Amino acid sequence: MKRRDFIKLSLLSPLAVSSFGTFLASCGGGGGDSAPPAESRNPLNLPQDKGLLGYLRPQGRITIEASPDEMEIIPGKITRNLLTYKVDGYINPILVLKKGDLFSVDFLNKTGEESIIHWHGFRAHWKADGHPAYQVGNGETYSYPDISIIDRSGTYFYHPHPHGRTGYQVYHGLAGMIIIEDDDEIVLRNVLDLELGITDIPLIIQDKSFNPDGSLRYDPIGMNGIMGFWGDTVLVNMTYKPFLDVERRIYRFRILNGSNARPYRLVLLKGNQSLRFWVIGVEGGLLENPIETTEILVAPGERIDILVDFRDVNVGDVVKLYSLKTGLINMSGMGMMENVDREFEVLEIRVKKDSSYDKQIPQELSTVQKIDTTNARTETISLGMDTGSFNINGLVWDNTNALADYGFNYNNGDIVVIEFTNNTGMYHPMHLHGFQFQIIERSSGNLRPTDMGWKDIVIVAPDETVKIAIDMSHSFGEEQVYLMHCHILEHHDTGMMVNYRVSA
Ligand SMILES: [Cu+2]
Repeated sequence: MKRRDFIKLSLLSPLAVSSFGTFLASCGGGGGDSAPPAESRNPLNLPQDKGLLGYLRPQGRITIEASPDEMEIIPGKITRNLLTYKVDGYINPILVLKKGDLFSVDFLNKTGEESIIHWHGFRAHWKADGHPAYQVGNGETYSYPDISIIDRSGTYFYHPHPHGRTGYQVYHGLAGMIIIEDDDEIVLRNVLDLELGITDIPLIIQDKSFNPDGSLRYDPIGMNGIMGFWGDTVLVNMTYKPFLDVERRIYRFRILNGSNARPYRLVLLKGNQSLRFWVIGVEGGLLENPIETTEILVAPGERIDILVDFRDVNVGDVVKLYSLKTGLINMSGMGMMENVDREFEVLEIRVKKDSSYDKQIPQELSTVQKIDTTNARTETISLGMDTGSFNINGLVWDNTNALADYGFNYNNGDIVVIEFTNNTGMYHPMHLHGFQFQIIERSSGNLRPTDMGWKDIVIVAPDETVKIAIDMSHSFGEEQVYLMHCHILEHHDTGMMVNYRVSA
């Protein structure tokens, strides 16, 4: 059987068509729902020349400032307790970098508390990675060593990474996208006639909760909030109840789950019919071949690039990007978790115009060199739960010592196979700094389309065992101290994080 066929057979359970229709954002998080009538929608925020989400191609050293901000997110109300990244009139800019570029940046922290930026997905020297050992106080600047962009074309992520405050800061607005371009990217763009911001569109999906005055409410649930923050309102690109007008042609969507804890199980619906689309890229860039599917799971921190061919539908049709119940939580006796894992609409897409577009999706996108695990060093890492926090092999992050040794020590050049086991009732999207990896096996069944290619996050479901392969080769010339943690932000804030070291 060819690999592509194999993947088609491995789809998740078929879409259960149930109560579509009326459900919109509010999930009973208690109060604060100030929704206008359901038909009132807002145009999706798209990158402009400047301002929110503008595309910024850095020239020389740039300064990114993190500071308080306010914005009209819910029409008629001002959200006054935001934090955003700012560069010369850009707000949370989408940084566009080319492979081979030198990315040179100062971080100016005006958040009012300690912070640091992590370049999520980059293979960078650990002193340029945003390790909490380098977090700086309010009013201070961290000058990153120059980062040589060695990663593949794809969609990356930048966000804060200070001790214990990552969830709070990301939630209040500090989150941005990075696009890396290389030759494969340029070919794809030309073949499909894709244009950034027009037909190649960022979708930064985040769930929030609002107080009646329009301010954000941050109230993680569970004992000490360790189940994480689950909002009652889903924003895309900071747009409340968004819609997007499209033509009958191919679009690329760069999906970034910028939420604190919520995974999305995304489908495209026309009425109750689910439409096909193609996964073309994951965290570490383009896949070898497009994979046709009808649904994807996207955990916090993951980036999934998809192609949608709106020639499959007609002018006048409305297509809804929906999220279904994920089943990634299995906490018996924790009724509130059952309630927050539910279906809702993410984005309404209106097919407005016909088009003379005649391009076809190419079958070859890039080359993904498979990691040879023949001589790999294998280890099992258990994801557990104790009173008060989730842990990694029973270990909990030591907030008093950012450089603590947790016993994960490797040599430069090691090929490592990590088998994650999950003895908790909750999923954990595990993230490694410093290296991209490959997912090689899931105990629950076949790999998903979003498990292919180079990854920096792997979903580990309750009672599931997942194996990943990592090639720990680097050329930074000294010992590297990287983080391994759960990307449910409240989990790593409460200690589900360790250092691992890779020798010079
Ligand atoms: Cu977790």
